Amino acid sequence: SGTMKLSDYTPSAFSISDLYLEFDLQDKETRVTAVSQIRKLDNSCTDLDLDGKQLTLKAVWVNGIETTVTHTEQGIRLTDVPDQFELKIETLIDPVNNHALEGLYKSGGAFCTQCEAQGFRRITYFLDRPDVMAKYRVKLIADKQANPYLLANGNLIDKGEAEQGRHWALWEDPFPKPCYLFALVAGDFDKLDDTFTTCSGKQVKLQLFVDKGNVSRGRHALDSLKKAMAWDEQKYGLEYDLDIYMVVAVDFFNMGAMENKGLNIFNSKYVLADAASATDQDYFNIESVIAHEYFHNWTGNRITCRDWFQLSLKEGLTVFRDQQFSADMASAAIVRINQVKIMREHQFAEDSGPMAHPIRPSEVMEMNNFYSVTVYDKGAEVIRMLHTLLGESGFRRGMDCYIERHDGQAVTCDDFVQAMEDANQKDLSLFRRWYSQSGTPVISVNCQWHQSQQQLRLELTQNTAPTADQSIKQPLHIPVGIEIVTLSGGEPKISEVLSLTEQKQTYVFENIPSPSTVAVLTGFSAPAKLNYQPAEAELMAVILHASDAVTRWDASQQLISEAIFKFSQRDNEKELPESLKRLFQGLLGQAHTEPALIAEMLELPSFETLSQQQEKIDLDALLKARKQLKALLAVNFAEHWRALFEKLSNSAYSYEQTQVERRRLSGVCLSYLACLDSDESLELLQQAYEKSDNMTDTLAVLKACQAENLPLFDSLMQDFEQKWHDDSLVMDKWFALHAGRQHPQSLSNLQLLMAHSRYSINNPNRVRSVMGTFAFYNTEGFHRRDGSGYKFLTDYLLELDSVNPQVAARLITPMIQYAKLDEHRQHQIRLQLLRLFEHKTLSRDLYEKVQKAL
Ligand code: B3K
Ligand code: ZN
Repeated sequence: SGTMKLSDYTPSAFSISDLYLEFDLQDKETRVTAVSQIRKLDNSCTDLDLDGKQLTLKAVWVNGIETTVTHTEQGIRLTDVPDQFELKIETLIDPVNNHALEGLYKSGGAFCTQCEAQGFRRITYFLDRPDVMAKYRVKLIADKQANPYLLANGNLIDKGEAEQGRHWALWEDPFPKPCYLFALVAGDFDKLDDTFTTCSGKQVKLQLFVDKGNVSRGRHALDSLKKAMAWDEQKYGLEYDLDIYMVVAVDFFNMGAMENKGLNIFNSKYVLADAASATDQDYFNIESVIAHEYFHNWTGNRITCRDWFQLSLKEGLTVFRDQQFSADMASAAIVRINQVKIMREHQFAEDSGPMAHPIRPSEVMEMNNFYSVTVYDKGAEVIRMLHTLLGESGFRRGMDCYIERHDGQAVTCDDFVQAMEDANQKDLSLFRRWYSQSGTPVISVNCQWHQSQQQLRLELTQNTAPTADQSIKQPLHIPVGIEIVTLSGGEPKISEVLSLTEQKQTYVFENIPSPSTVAVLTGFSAPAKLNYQPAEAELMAVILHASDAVTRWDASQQLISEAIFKFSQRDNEKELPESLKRLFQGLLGQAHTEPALIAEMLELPSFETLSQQQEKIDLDALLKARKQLKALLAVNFAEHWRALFEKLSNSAYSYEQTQVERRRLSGVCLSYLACLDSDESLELLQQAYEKSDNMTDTLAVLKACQAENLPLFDSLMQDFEQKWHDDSLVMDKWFALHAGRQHPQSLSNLQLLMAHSRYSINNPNRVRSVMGTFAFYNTEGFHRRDGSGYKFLTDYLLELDSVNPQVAARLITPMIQYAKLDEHRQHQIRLQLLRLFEHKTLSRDLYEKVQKAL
């Protein structure tokens, strides 16, 4: 029912070469006139079916003659159309009442659009599919006072005044594009201007549009844009292709940002930053999202997707590119560690849940549900594996070939792999399985060092468990990074990448004279899980001596995980394991050398990461064990945390690597200090809050107090609210801190938050900061044994679904990934899923997920 299949793809029977769009912008009744130049490609085809949704059709003309059409489930049908003709359509739409935030809508006072994936059909009747590419001319007419800026894709070619205080602007985009890349913005903004000179000497105008009064918060985004433009030239030889690049920040947005040609539209969260209001993480995210959308200009816009099943063609590749960029801008190891966390916490969970799908899905009910961690982040891991297998220069050769061959086209993932293959004469046929097979492979490791032969034998076995969407799995082509480390830390150190292609393979390393161990899947060389329990001494050797930082971090996390799991099997453990004493002693001793890396190593693995390592979890025991271990580490090293924290203070805030690393570590110290429950540590937290000149340090204090449920949390939060109540982005942080507080009164807290004057169900950022934080991260509150957390989310989803189905479908994620929970909780969840299932008017977005979860 309503499921689309990749295997059903057929090319469009019609092409559209040019499109003229005219918008008479009015709050509740915007008139859209669309004039398309259409040509029939398949002569056996007599009818033209156009997509359309929530449109009021006024009239249709074929070659100037008014025509009748029939309405279909998808839109409209024109029968017996000529081989070549001009089609003119007039529709009315209602931007103000569009709370789904797809198509044309109003965010605050401004008109803006979001057309990917299928939002253009909410603007006019059209062939709303990415393989139909046309040249656009767009005329906007609007009230001049309310909308001094009238923006669309490409270049401004004319403008003028109109009657009744209105004015107009005409834009032309010289590059043919699919309709999902169309955009317009009309409103009043503050503007930041800059220029970028490209490698061929072309001057590009850069314009950043922000809400009035926010100019000082736009500088970082503009600087990031210039860095990204220079990076893409230098790394991939890719130059910008228009004379102007515009970025508009809006407050109401379903996701992070959108790469519309020459006119990016951003969630203001990924644009605005200053020291007082944004954290280091915000600065980092802005740089990365700005770069991501910019990189889409080549990987996405110039070369786009043939159909939506190919989404990873542009998303996996562009995420990989933004990851490379971030690694070059900051600390490569830290950037990598954070990506690995996302994979383990979220993508592994998706793979083992009811929505499991390959990075190139083969069946889709609602496309918006497939803008997933699998398509994006696992998709990027698949590109990274190609990069690993082909090497830096081989990958570049492949990229050059891809761009040269497909510029201006709408293509498939297979076309991409083919270009990589052809440019390198390398057989990637087995590798292609990563595109069609879902699930997380598990690599089992057997490693033995043989003294007599001075040999190390490594046996690797791969196995992918069946997933919800696929029962039969085949072996994959997996690049397995390894590093051989002697237990003593002496030579030899061997790092290489093994190519695992069979179900089982054995590797022998000669001339290993002293007892050694091997770290496997180093740098997270493939999106896989490991089944490997090295002895404590071996893990310790890796932590101390491995040359790769990510490998050392990973081993430390494994050592800590094992301690937590052991704790969770016993009651009231009071002794800190010797191995952890030694680990923390060592880490704290070298904290000054690489503060951010040490911070990552000192931090306990998240509850979500721990869950993914087990078939079934005892939620209460695991939460408790994690807390107990944290408390023991806090007490055991109390003096160290304090001393280290004191050493880490910074001079006046700047977003600069050394400072960022110190703040990161100082935040971890605070999180341990908050566990101490002594007057001295409370004093220290209070002082840290008062002393802070930046949002990173302030939030670190608040988070530490929140995690330990300290009474101090309430007083600081009141102060914080007083200071920031007029600032939406900062208030999102305030809402999230409250919603994430693990507390017996979680649900009544949530009710209070939603009654707050700053709360609005129409604003996705606000919804995510409250309900998203609750469902994803307030484990105790959401997973209350009596099921009231699940019921609370469900009640809310029923309301939200009729406002904004896309956001509702994202929020349900933690509730459909229930397979690891105990029977009792699973039952409580199923009751709520049934309630949703029986709801008469459930959106397609939620329906697809609920039905798969039941
Ligand atoms: N391409 C957009 C995502 C559109 C999501 C539509 N539901 C942002 C990005 O990935 O760059
Ligand atoms: Zn993207």
